[in-house]
Amino acid sequence: MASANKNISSYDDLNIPDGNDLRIAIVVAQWNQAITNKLYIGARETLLKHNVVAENIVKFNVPGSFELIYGASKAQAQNFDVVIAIGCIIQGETRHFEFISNAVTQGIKDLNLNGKSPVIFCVLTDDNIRQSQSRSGGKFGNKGVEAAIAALKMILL
Ligand code: RBF
Repeated sequence: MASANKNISSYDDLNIPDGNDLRIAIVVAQWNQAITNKLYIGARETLLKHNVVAENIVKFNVPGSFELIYGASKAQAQNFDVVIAIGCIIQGETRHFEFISNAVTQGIKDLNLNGKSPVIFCVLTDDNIRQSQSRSGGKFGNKGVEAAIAALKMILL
């Protein structure tokens, strides 16, 4: 699972479905906002590059990653073709990290099983802010870009 060997932020444009006519929701957690905003910009710019119309990209802010589940389920109910959930959970001194990470992962998995549209998981779960910086426009690319590509590919299904 090491992202060190899996930087798909530079990808082959030719195999990406066209985004014209799609409506895409991006749900963004405001905790660690400096990171989540970079992930959001990476995702949005990638969708625009693949012809998603700007008005058809709708941003929903939620307070923290835990609220991504509710935010994404609200977006699913509004008939978006695909939903991207963006968050950044960083290890602290207590066990919140494990509980929040597990809850968000399971919650988004459940939305994928039961909801109308796919929910793309763009939640960093890092040991420290440096790891998050490396994955939001640093040496391991921008996971927001990769989430946008995953979103476009899911439309094919
Ligand atoms: N939300 C995040 O998105 N990333 C975090 O790293 C994060 N750390 C938290 C640590 C603690 C101790 C608490 C109480 C909350 C944290 N949250 C974090 C916020 C959480 O996702 C949620 O917004 C709040 O718990 C309110 O439901």
